Amino acid sequence: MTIMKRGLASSPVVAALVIGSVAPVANAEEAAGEAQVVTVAKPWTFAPAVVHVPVGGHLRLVNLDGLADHGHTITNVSPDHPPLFGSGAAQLGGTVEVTGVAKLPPGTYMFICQNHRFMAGRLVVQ
Ligand SMILES: [Cu+2]
Repeated sequence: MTIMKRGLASSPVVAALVIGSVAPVANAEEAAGEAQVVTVAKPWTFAPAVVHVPVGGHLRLVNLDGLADHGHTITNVSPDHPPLFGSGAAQLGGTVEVTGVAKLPPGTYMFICQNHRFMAGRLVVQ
């Protein structure tokens, strides 16, 4: 038994599991304090296009699209009410917080980029 424990502790698999534990996790309670990230990694596209955030969680937007002449936002759109969440513009290389996400009840919310309204994505709070 002791030999097995030593073998496990020094194995690459265990090391990988320990490293993996600091990454965002699926468990909603553990992940509530972690910020999920949407990246504009190539022009005009949110990645992922559907981002999942636990109830009470946070969202950030990173602009890595390689174009220096404009910024992107995440702005909620709904026919029924004003935006429930949104960000300022993330310039090239920049990161902005999307405010209002932590207060959202579970559901699916549409968002666009206010500067390029054809850029669209979905936020799923669960
Ligand atoms: Cu944009």
